[in-house]
Amino acid sequence: MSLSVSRRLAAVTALAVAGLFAATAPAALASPTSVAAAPTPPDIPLANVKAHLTQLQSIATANGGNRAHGRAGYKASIDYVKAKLDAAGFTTTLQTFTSSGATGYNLIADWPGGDPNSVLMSGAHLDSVTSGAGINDNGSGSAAVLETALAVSRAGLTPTKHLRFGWWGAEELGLVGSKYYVNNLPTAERAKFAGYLNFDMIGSPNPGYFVYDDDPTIEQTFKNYYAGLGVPTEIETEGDGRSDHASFKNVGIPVGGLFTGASNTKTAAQATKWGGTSGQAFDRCYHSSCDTTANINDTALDRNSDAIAYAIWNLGFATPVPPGPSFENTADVTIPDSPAAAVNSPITVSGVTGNAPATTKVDVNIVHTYIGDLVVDLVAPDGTLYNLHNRTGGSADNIVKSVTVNASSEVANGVWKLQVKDVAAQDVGYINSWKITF
Ligand code: DTR
Ligand code: CA
Ligand code: ZN
Ligand code: ZN
Repeated sequence: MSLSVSRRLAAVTALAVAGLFAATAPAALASPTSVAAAPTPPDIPLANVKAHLTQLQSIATANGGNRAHGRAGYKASIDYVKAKLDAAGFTTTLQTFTSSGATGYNLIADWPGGDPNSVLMSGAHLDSVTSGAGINDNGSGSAAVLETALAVSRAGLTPTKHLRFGWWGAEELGLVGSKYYVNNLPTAERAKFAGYLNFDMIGSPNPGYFVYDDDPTIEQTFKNYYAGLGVPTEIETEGDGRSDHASFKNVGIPVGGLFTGASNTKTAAQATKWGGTSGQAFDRCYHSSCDTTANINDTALDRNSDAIAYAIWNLGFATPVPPGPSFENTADVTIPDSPAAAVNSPITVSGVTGNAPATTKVDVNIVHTYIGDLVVDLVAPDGTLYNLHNRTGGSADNIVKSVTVNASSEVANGVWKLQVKDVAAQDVGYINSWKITF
């Protein structure tokens, strides 16, 4: 039984005014501008990354040609990565699970030190499909994350945040390993995550340079890196939710990552800005036996390996900007099926000085069986709409996400609303709760 909204808001406002309010959502990532004394990120030696790929190729060759879940090649891959990390001073944990009747393995590696209540995790799935060695998919991400972790050790890094690294099993079976890891994280542990960075296919032979458009701070960090190289990037669109970051995003953890493309075809415009071959897939060997060490673009792998180091060094030292006051409405509001008027859930904000910030954060929790039907807007007290969701996601269930909007032109105090309209017939749901943080 939750407090009534008015009593809850009064309590929150009092605490917020007294500066005693503690955010309960996952710790936010500070914007890169608030980086405190971050050392210069190192170059990640491409030769070292490729040496790991050679090892993974040898493992596949010696074990039936693949490194798939449940096969000897996968366990040999995880043993290889674990041995490197144990030797470099990481605290490693091998987490087992069962999928399709076979034992699966996640490898978690913690770098000692940093704020245990602000965890920055980087990860990659280590399994291949059964048809091949999986060197681009996803030896590339696994090897780059491994080499960056080893660079952390070589540097004796002492970041503000606690650095954690993960290699996932059974991603190709449906994000099984990362889902198992997240589902077995106590809620209190999930709240400690400042962010999860995912790297799945980052060396495609006909590469694109795609950045996940999820957490704005993580996205901007990667964009800053590529801007520094003068390399244009695009938003990753080849499949939202199709890799392990989705497991973390689904529980409200800020996520981001990089991708060089899979079976989609490079356009002429993309070939003009990135080079490579238009009209050809980014990776013609996606999920095929030809996904070997010959199926890697060195420039893309090098750039993305260095991008991982850039992100960890910058985000790892960013001192989290403490979130401002937060206001929440947990009352359920039914969303009638189309055609029907929009519904809304109001929050009366008071006691906040001045305007809302450019990084006003809205946490949305909507239960629905077809989120592609929904248009979701934040409505400011003066009636201005800020779109939070516009019919993406197709038949997926539920919208549980954080969106940051620039509401700096809006006075903070007043009645804010979460407005939801179902614009396609069939499927219904309700607003479960929403929160606005200034
Ligand atoms: N599902 C991944 C490949 C993949 C497809 N779309 C994306 C987008 C972002 C990361 C990865 C992918 C796999 O086959 O492992
Ligand atoms: Ca490099
Ligand atoms: Zn795959
Ligand atoms: Zn993959």
